[in-house]
Amino acid sequence: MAKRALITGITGQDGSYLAELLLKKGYEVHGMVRRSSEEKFERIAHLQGKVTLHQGDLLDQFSLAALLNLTQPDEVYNLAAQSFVPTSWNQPVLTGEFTALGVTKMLEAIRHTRPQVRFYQASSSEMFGKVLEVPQSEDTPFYPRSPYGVAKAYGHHITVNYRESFKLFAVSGILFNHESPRRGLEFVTRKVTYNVARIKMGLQDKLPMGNLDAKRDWGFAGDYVDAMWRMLQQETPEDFVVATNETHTVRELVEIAFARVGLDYQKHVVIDPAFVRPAEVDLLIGKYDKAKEKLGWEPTVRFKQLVEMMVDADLERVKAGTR
Ligand code: NAP
Ligand code: F7E
Repeated sequence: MAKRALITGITGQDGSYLAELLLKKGYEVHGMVRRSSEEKFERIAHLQGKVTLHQGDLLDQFSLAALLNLTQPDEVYNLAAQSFVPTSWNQPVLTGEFTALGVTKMLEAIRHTRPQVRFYQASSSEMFGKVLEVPQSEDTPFYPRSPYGVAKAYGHHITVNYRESFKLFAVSGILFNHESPRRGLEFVTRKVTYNVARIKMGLQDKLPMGNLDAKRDWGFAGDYVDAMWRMLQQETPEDFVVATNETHTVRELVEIAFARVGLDYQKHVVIDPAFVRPAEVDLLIGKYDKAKEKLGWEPTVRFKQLVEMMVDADLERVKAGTR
């Protein structure tokens, strides 16, 4: 019989890639979606008829338990969250409700209705924040720098705690930044590649940006969802860092993206303090040795290739008049 998976956050970047991967592996895929006055499921439009969508919300614990009862999943991937760091300073309480307490609500629903489930929690390199070690591994202590990072640290610890307290198969993937042509437009990679395409097409001239010196370990989302799946196929539940072990500045990102279309970033990028954060994460670089050894996982797409893939995809979209 086909394995069944339930994905929260299926309409997001990672949810769409994970749904594709699980369908390829022969899973029956169920996704939880929030009710909205207008259904915008662009990232999973091509999967219509292949995945089953159910209304539910991380804020509503009974909706989670009902969904577990209805779908009887073997695996639950909790990808839903308020995931944009700047928003977490404007809406810190909501971020805590979704990104932190939402995890406990799901774990409680699992504990009481389907304790045999294998549970994946989407933890984040933002938990390392003002880093206490370089590079960061599973053993590096956390020092979050935003309400988002703090909320993710709670979600991480409660997952570990439920594993240890109730013997649930619950794991946390500590994923570093991962991007793709399906990345939301406000995140820095996609903001840059989309605007580069618009500038190239003569639709605008300037690109306002924040801190160009921040360094990130950027990988490809398609690679990272494979690591999520591998974590749930292990004999024992454990947490893993997923990264590329390379770090680059936002300036390098901008330089490569503009160069891809034959432009000089210095003529177009302007610094706008509105995009500078109250507290910054200056340097992230992940050590994925454990994932390589135990999961047999390695990244297949490197930084320059990733940026160029995104610029090319955005050029096509802008030419076609879509986003
Ligand atoms: P994303 O594109 O922002 O998607 C977030 C998803 O969560 C969307 O499907 C959204 O639904 C859903 N959601 C938000 N609040 C919800 C709620 N209260 N109830 C139900 N669903 C809700 O994020 P992503 O990049 O795919 O990331 C997936 C997960 O990994 C997130 O938890 C993120 O924090 C974490 N993460 C991401 C990265 C990264 O670099 N991408 C790195 C580490 C960890 P709507 O479509 O209705 O808004
Ligand atoms: O910023 C700098 C900004 O918003 C990256 C989320 O998926 O990854 C993501 O969080 C860097 C920061 O991602 C602009 O200051 C400069 O240093 O793309 P971002 P993030 O904050 O690293 C982690 C792992 C997650 O878990 C999160 O969910 O870029 N930056 N200028 C800018 N950033 C943005 N967004 N816009 C700018 O104009």
